[in-house]
Amino acid sequence: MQTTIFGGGSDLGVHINGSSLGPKTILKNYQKKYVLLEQDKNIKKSLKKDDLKKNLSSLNEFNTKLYQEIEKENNYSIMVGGDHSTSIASGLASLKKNPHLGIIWIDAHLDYNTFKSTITGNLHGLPLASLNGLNQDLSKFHDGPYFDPKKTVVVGYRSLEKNANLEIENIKTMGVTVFTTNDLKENSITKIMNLAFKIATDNYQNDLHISFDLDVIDPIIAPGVSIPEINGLNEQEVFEITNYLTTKKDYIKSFDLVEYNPLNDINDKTLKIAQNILNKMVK
Ligand SMILES: [Mn+2]
Repeated sequence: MQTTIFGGGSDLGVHINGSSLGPKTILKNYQKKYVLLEQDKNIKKSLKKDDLKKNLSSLNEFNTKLYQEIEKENNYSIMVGGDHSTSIASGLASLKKNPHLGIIWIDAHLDYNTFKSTITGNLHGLPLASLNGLNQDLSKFHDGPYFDPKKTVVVGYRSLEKNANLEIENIKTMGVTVFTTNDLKENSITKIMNLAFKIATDNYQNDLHISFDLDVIDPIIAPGVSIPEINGLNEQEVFEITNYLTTKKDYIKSFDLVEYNPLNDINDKTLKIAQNILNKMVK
């Protein structure tokens, strides 16, 4: 099967600059053709503390274009972000083409805030909730179904953010399954990934979308992200997860690789990991 790669060069969902440069850095030596979208360089990002919908209209404008590009493509697609808010576009575009998809969100964070629960207004904390149909101000470009929360799984959560209570409440109310980094470390990776795939594919009755946030990896190995979380996955565990994914490629309709921030990277450590994951996930 052919792969089409899209670069979602936006960091409009986060107050820290740099992840907008992620796709062009990761894809710089990529041999085949890809479609790169980049945010307008003239945009002045809102950094106001009390602005709880930071850069909403410029993000929507960006995601609308990204969604349209991905939606018209019939191949298996990989979207290289960008902060994680770009996955609202990639996930929904894939779902529009394949209405029964489940989703696995590999991430140190839940990304399950709503406009009500967010205290920062950084919209990269809202995408998974948005993919389940909450926060529809972030998905006006989409007129199809949303991901079924019963087929939505988070893998690798470990953040201890102060406001996480509300986010956890949101995710419980919706019925999303969460496996923590500890679950991965205390069981085998294969066991947890088997469970995640079973739930997201409804016992292998449907395909799925995978969204991989590089901050699930320990920041000692992968410092090049915007919101690092200590005690993450080690090299062996990342290897096992990505290898697992390659054995299940037949079920994976689309894949995101997000949150690479070259401005925070050290000696291209994170870049090498990101490029390695990308090469593994190409079909
Ligand atoms: Mn994320």
